[in-house]
Amino acid sequence: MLTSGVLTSGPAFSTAHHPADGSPGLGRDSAATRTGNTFGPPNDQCEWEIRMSVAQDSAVAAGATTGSGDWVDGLFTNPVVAGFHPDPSVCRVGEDYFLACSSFEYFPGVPIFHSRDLVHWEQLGNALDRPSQLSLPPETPSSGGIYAPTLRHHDGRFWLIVTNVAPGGGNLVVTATDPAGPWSEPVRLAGIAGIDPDLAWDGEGRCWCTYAGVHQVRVDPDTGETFGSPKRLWSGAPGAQAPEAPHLYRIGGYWYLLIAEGGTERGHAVSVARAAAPDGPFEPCPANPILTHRGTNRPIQNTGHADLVQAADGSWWMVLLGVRPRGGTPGWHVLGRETFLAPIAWVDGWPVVGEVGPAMAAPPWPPQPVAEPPLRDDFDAERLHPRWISVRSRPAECWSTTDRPGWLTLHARGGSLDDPDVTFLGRRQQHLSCRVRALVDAGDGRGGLAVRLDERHHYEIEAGDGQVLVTARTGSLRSTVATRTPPAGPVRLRIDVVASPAESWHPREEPDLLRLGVEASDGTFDVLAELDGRYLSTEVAGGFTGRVIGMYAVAGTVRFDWFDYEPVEAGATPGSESAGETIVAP
Ligand code: 6LW
Repeated sequence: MLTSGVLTSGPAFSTAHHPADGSPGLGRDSAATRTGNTFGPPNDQCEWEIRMSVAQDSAVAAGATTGSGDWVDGLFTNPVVAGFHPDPSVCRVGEDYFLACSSFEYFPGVPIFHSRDLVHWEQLGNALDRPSQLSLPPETPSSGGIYAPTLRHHDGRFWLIVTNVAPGGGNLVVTATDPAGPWSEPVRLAGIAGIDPDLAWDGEGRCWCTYAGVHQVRVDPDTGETFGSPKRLWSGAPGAQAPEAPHLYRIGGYWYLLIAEGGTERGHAVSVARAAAPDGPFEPCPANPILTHRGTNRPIQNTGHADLVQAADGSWWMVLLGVRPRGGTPGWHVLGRETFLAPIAWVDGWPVVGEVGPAMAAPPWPPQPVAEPPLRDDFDAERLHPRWISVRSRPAECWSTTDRPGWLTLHARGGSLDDPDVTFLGRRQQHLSCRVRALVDAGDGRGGLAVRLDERHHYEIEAGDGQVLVTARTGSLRSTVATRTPPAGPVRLRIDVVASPAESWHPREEPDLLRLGVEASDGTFDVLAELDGRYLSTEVAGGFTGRVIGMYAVAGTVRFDWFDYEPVEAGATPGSESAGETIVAP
């Protein structure tokens, strides 16, 4: 739960409304607002105190009980879309907001969310949910595949442009009249050789595609045709790495070009330039970067890759990616890059970003919560919830909810989670602490529960051949760390992810611990292994994704009666709240 009274948003910050003439409003306190983001608190604290306060702030966000933002007593929690949901792109149609994120090597691709208040988001579907739209052959590396979409509404249709960084991929445009789908077959833009494409239409109906570098070319998004050669636009601060994630907007009398720079790690930043025409020449904002948390003690780091949206009431907002590093130094983030929300004010015709903190002043409209999916998926419905994702593909012959009604049946393809085509069905880990359980019938095969970062970084608890075993793969090391002989019949496998408590910070502390074991019907948790979570973090594994937790089969057929995913409040021991439950240490 959100702790009321914890407010990191600067009270002086107000979200300036867009004036009726359509030009950006002028803020009253430009000095105060401009400094809001780019400077941390005074550096008179010692390193340990700073780290402690970072950890405590993170714990506030960790307490949110949903994967979407929480909104209590005039405050909302960031992230607004938790877990591996990077590169957010947002648009508004009337009172409705829609958001798309990257999905990399997972199928289906490009999750699409809906919100009525910018804080509570519900997943409607995935834009690329058919093999004819999304091909991720086994050669597609982890963190290849689907990068950085742009989602726009234009001329009665939703337009989504995205790059598939995979053999035979490229830049693709799909459209839909209903963002829940179906989305069209993709149109390929063969003339664009870069990632992070954006689409913007000018007053004459011409469509401009701007992409990383930063480059731009006119396109026909209906046919994929490009007109002329791409032109290099403004590329941010001289010498800054990775000018990318461009978004182009006509706001008032200017064209604004918002970009990310500095790389998607701790140096990440957002900068902006403006011009009288969509193709420049662009004049950089004197206050660039307009957002960065580099070198600060903020609990949310790597802030960048942003998109702007004007709310129905005329106020302006930014969605952006950030991470929540935990543990000692250098800090490890395990959930991937998540989607955060920040207010925008306009000062002297430039956007000024408000605080990006774990608890923020809520927008000036009533909250509109969304129905949370139940904690248990019992696989009684034939269709799967759109949050379920698989590795590279999900061939129809590998899974079923009807083979044994009420159960999810998985048929093995690859021989282990090291294989690119393993049969796996998982969901993003969205909470710093959580408990995952499943009832598994491995009478005809081998499989179980896994926490996956990529092929080279995963922990799993597996049932089959009359045994249960815990395996850890970290880099080139693979080890079976524990075995048990369970009673005959279906077995309850369980993984508890326990975030390190904020109070006990020390320089080498792990971000979290993963306890893998077997649960008896009376709730007793027999922990077979307790593993350090840092090895399933982006700082160790590399790449652009985050943890995905799910079910898999590596031999024969494995069946799952249900799968529970339960967030656990910061500081609580997963499972300890269940009456009569005992945890047996390894
Ligand atoms: C994406 C780029 C980025 O294409 O990371 O953080 C890349 N920003 O814009 C992968 O998500």
